[in-house]
Amino acid sequence: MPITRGFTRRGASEPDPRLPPRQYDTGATWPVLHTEATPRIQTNTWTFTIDGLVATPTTWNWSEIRALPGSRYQGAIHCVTTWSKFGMTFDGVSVDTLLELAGPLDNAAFVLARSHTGYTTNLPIEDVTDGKAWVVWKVNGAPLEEIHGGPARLLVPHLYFWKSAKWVSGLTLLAEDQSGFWERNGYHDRGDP
Ligand SMILES: Nc1nc2c(c(=O)[nH]1)N[C@H]1C(S)=C(S)[C@@H](COP(=O)(O)O)O[C@H]1N2
Ligand SMILES: [Mo]
Repeated sequence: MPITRGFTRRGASEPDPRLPPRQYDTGATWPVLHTEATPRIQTNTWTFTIDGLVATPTTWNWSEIRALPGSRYQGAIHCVTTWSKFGMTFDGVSVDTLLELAGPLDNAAFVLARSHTGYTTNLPIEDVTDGKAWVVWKVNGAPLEEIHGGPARLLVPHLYFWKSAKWVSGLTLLAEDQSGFWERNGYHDRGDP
């Protein structure tokens, strides 16, 4: 019996094989989730900074970061509230490119991602290197909307989406793990769907 897409939600008899356990496909909808009020961040004052355990603490403004070699992610995103969304195309810069310029020190083992709003989330450095994380400003060819973290957000698609800080303002490299907002509020520290 054919199953009409859109009626296959949670508990569907034929789960999409791409779905991690307990996730459902949100289809065309892209849910909006954040704890703070949506900030209005102008690109002419926007900055992104890498500091902490790096040889060269570096800040990029909007035109500087967009002048770096670009990088694209195509695939799915997964939220811990059980939705997954497939077929996403994000454009921005690889975190590898940014770290290459800042020069992580040998004892840098963790990253605390920060947002212009004060939101934070922590990650082991291996989860943002080797092509696994981006700072992105375009989605499916259009500028990233404010409600989804525009002008730019972190994207760490192999982990749950709470690691993908919206309105990202920078990364601080640390020797010891330091819990971020949701991690202090009871979420799993790593967030692997
Ligand atoms: N600044 C900020 N970034 C955030 C959050 C937040 O509350 N504040 N929530 C996270 C969570 S839990 C999710 S699921 C995604 C949601 O992104 P979306 O609203 O674009 O779907 O953003 C993540 N990044
Ligand atoms: Mo989430």
